[in-house]
Amino acid sequence: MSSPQSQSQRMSNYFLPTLKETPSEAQIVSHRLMLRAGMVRQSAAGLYSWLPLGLKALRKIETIVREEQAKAGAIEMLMPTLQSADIWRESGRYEDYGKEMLRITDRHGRDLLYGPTNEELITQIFRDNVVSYKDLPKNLYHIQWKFRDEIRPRFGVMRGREFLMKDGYSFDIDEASARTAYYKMFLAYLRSFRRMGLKAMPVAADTGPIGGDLSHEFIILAETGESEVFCHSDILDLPVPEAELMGDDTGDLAPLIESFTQYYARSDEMHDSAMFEAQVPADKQVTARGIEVGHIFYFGQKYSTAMKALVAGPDGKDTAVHSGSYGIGISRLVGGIIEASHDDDGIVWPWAVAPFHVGLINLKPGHEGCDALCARLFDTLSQNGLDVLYDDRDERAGAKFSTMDLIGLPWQAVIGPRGAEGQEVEIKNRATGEKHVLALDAAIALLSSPPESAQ
Ligand code: 5CA
Repeated sequence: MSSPQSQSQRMSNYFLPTLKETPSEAQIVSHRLMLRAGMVRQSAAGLYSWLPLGLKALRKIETIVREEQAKAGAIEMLMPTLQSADIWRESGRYEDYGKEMLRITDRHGRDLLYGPTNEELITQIFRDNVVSYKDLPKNLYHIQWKFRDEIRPRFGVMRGREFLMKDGYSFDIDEASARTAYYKMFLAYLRSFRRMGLKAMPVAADTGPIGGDLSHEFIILAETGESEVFCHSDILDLPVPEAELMGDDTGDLAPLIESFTQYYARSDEMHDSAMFEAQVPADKQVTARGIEVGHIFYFGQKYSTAMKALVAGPDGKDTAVHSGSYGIGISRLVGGIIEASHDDDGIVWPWAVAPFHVGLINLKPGHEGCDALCARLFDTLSQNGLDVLYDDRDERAGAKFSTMDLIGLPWQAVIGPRGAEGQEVEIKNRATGEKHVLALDAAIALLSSPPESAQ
């Protein structure tokens, strides 16, 4: 029996098609491990099915994003994956987007598209429903699948064609308050990535087809990353401000933002080597590769002017609202976290995004003592709100150990006939390999919180 919150599973009932061999199509470690650990399967180029274990990791990432968005005052909604071409014609982006946009015609001959992003649709919803500055500011987001017909989908979920994105959009009466919205998201992003066990660095970025004059990419360092970044090493060690410290106006937020933006940090598109040399002492210069896990833009009145998203200001005159958009690559993050946290044996999940907290191994299913002790541990941990994956299958011990190492849950708990007799559990910390043999109560206490190494 497990508590309603717990999502514990017995492996005999679960669907975890792990692979012993390294799939030849996978070029980078996260893709190999996601296939081997039974997290995803490719259905066509850049399209993936999320198997149960992969979906659990994806959901945990979503939950962190939702919690941090809520703290920053953003409100969740949900827009469809398909959009009408008409609104994209209004903004002028129907042509601009080119072949990356998947265009579809319905049975009535109407032009639709599979949304690559949602500035147009949210602006339409906004203009149809908000008429006064009194209803501002607003910050709305959704977590929805996107499609971009990438010329070279690769690296598994890292550069897919269909991918899950959190995209948010802020609406403000003037530039000053729009900057506050941008700053809040900047800080919410730092906190979201930190909670996932990642060190994400904000770098000044190009705004590309989105437009606007203020934009940051959030990059996690990884050798296999597709982005090249140049930065001052001190930016990597800055503490992430707590939500409680944030106040609501620009005056409070600006110094926090400044603490990050004062350092040189740029992606290759924006890099200026003369400036880099002049601003960053030689021993602090970092040139590295990274993965872009988030991207925020302030684009002012670009879409509101083109699409006539106007509100009546305090003086009664209509003005186009000031907006920004804020994206997080939720499905890309699953790969990104694995790139940042793995070893030769498999994935090493940070606690907050681990698909399960504890992997419980019964070395002798069918042995009365082992079954009883495993059941007790499984039930108690589940009732305490932990997610346990219980390997109750009739398999060789070696195979069970390597599967657990491969899928990388933070704690492993092993019970065999000897342990059952002495009512003891062997616990292994996946990240460090450290093992302890503990009495049941002590084992439960240890397993109930993150190993220090996986916080
Ligand atoms: N409208 C803006 C902000 S909502 C936007 O679309 N920004 S974006 O193009 O930078 O995408 C946001 C995030 O989605 C990126 O930072 C990246 O993490 C993720 N992303 C973009 N393209 C892909 C892709 N092909 N596969 C996986 N993730 C992707």
